[in-house]
Amino acid sequence: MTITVTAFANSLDQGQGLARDMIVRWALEEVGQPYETRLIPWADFKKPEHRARQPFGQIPTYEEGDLVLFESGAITLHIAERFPGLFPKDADARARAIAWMFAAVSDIEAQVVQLEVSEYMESDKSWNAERMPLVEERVRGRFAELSARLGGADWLDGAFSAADVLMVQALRRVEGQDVLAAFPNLAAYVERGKARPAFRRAFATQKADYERTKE
Ligand code: GTB
Repeated sequence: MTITVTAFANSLDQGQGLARDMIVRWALEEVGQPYETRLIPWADFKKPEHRARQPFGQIPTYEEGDLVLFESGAITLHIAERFPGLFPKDADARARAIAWMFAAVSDIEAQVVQLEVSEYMESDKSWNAERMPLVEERVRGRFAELSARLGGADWLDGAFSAADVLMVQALRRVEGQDVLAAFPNLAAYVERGKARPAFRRAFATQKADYERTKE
């Protein structure tokens, strides 16, 4: 059955694999499922045809037969349940992996996104100079807690899982920035994720899609 993933045409991340289609591509590569991409130009994001797949007119979406899914976390959960390779077999370990998936999306990525909003969308606001340090402090606090829990482990909870796909991608959004570099075990964790052959394949295909459609 053909799997289709939607992604940006002319991706805003310029082939750096930071847009959330990278999460879905990486998850699919981990479970060895081939997929096609439908690359959507910016002008078509809010058109009814795409909103039928994604109510907020965003990427990524996932199609598999009659199933149409949106939300990168939910798509990753589906892939992990549908195909072997991203969830532990033990039921308790699997429940913990799901908890970490939610943590990646709601406790880590959401904080990182606030930082991006402050940096890129609110930098011209008179109150930004006061708000920015608060947002940075919240991200630093969360990273410190995550760093303490990860310690010297390779992955979040035993073997690599779907949760690591989401967590590494959330952290990659501040890759190269002091806020991540301040936690060497988190920076090393990101590098471990990026060294996985499945990550490399996903990165290469999203970059090729960008190169093919860049304007
Ligand atoms: N909660 C949804 C999910 O996880 O699937 C959020 C989806 C989402 O934010 N999609 C973004 C989008 O479609 C692209 S990934 N934006 C268009 C819109 O909202 O109209 C976010 C993103 C965009 C760009 C970069 N970048 O340039 O580095 C990184 C991440």
